Amino acid sequence: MSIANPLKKLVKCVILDLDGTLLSTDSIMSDVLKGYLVKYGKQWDGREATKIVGTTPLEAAATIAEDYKLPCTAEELISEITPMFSKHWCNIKALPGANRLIKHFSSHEVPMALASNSPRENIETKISCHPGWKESFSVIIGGDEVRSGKPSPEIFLEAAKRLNVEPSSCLVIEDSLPGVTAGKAAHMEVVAVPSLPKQSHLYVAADEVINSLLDLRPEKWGLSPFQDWIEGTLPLEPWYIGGPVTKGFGRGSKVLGIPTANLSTDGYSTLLSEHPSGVYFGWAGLSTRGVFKMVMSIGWNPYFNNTEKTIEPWLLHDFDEDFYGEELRLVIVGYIRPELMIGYEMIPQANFPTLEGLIAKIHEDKKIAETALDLPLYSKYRDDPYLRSSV
Ligand code: ADP
Ligand code: RBF
Ligand code: MG
Repeated sequence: MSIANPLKKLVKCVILDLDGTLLSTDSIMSDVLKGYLVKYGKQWDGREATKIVGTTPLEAAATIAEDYKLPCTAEELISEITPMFSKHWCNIKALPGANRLIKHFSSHEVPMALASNSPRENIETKISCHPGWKESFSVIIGGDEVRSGKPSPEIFLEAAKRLNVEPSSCLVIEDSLPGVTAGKAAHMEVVAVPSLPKQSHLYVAADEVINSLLDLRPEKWGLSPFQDWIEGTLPLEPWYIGGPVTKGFGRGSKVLGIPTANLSTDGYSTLLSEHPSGVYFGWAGLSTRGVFKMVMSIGWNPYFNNTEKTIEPWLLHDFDEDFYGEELRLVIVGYIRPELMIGYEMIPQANFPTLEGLIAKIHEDKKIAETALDLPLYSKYRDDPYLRSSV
């Protein structure tokens, strides 16, 4: 047992939150609210998102009605907005790693409960759009089935009761602060997966904070480990991004000694928002130079106030010149690790104090990517026509 990853308390069951934990509800919610507020001549500025994540529908509605000084009650707001939401329910995407997690626990017969502040009926509708989900949960509880929603522990305690286990044998997975508070108040183990960026320092009450479901290690809690990691990498459904190499901020080579060929993120912001920050790898095609192995980071860009992600690919080849302006195509095939933060907002499990340490870690990523890309599972994408297609 390593000191960095001590075994936590052992559990038998997993209790999951839905919105923001398994489903990417936030962006749909922002869109709906944006449209709704226009009716009242108001503009949604996104700032409420942090306030309403994880609250009950009534609390969220009250916050919005008050902050935007709307001439309606919270109840009226809910009844006007619910039909606007229901149109979108089947457009809500599963978050990265959600399907994998559900399949893993159900195939290992780890009982799972779904405990959400949303009304039971809405939960059922939302999960019915995702094949295999409903059957995987032994228990489903909505906010309308308990007296008080999260942060009250009631919903989790009720879930444990219906699972027929002690609260202390339950692992809660939650994206929101009220959810973490509720889980701890229920004396459960809690893994937080914050849905909003740059928030992990607020989650001190959680037993662990991870960046996305891809980083969950069930074995830390005495549950069967995921079996899909291969030589330090997690295979992903490949995704594709390309464009001319642009000027970055000159930090790659200068600060780290690691050049990263930046791509304009115009047109890719949705794609990037769907991928957690972290280190990925794959193949890179340069229109006139060929196809190369590549390891890259997706990170929050400090120059844009952390509102935008950038993508920083390091081509694993020695070039004797720069190639700004050239067409670069990437096929991203796997994931290595979450982003480490130097200086601020450190994920406690990923303690990482120095620049030298970061540089060493990135060289380790390079080795992992270089080796893994020779595995047939990844090497086959070297011939993907996308890498060689002309503009
Ligand atoms: P910038 O901040 O402008 O991206 P970097 O210091 O990160 O500057 O250097 C990146 C540039 O270096 C790339 O745009 C490319 O032209 C060049 N370069 C040279 N070798 C490599 C490599 N192996 N991987 C990525 N970029 C490289
Ligand atoms: N920067 C970080 O701050 N944390 C990281 O964990 C991190 N990992 C990286 C992994 C790879 C493979 C590469 C190429 C770069 C990484 N960077 C990381 C550097 C990041 O992309 C960016 O260039 C620097 O943060 C400088 O702004
Ligand atoms: Mg760069």
